[in-house]
Amino acid sequence: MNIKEVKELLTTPKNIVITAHKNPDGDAIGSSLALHHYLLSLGHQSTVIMPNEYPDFLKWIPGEEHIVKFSLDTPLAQSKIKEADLIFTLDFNLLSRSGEMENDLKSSNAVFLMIDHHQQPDDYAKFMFSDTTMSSTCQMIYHFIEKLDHLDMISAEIATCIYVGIMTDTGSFRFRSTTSTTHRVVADLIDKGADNTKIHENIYDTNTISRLQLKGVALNNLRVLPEYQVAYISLSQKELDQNKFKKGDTEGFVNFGLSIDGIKFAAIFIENKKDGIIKISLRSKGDFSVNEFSRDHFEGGGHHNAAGGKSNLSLSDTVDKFISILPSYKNVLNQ
Ligand SMILES: [Mn+2]
Repeated sequence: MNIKEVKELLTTPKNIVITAHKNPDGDAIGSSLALHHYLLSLGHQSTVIMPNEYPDFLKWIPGEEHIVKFSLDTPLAQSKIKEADLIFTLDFNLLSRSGEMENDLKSSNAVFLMIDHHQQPDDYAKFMFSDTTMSSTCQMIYHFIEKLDHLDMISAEIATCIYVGIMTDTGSFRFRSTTSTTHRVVADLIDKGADNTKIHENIYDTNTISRLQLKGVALNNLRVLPEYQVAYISLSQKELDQNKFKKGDTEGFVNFGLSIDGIKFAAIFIENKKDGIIKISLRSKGDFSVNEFSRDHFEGGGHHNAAGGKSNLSLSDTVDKFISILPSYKNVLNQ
């Protein structure tokens, strides 16, 4: 990214749209709102548009109430995209990851700026800040503001938004992507007014009894394949319905498998009858790349140790397919 040109671009007031990937997570919402507050304080017009709905535990982040959801407010979102001079796409790098917004984004004449930490970025953006070693897009927003010499403009609101995404994308500062720089950034965010204890509570202490019971079902369905150091969970639509499933309820469940001693690769398969697919989340430890595994077998991708995917087969056929692929990875997994 040519930061001088970006700086130049931001010297006059612009109409800006900020957007992130479908099924936005803490990093997507946190980075979008952090950038939003920053751009507003520079005197720009800014609208955050998310492709669709997101979990309730994100519905307190400063500015969240102003987010336009494309799937719920399509005409408004479309006109904002049409009027935009600049469009920031955060926490994704393929326009198809924006779901139903894809065509509107593609037909826009705005200048695109990408800030993202996923692998293999597409080249739709004039300005690209892509770094796969980064813990989160939120950390990149901090560095983006830093490059623009505006760290002093990080308010408590902005610090809070950035903290959320770093915390959620690093599994609370434990994944390999968490560096000493990440901790220095987080320390500075606390100094700037991010209330770390409160943020943890707001995101993680939001269980309902039905979510805890769904967790029980997931743990009961957990299977281990010791010969491959693999663990997986499956959840059927029926099991979700019986436990009043709401978006976000299965967040983090994939990590149960990975927490078992000796397990290197964990998966969760979640049936979604409405979309007619099985949603898949994959996690690994060490050298095994779930990004490649998902790209090769389950129409997805993501990061080296965390990726998503999907399957059009039935739930049991998807699990069977998964198990049938494992022998060809036996050597890699047992290294
Ligand atoms: Mn992210």
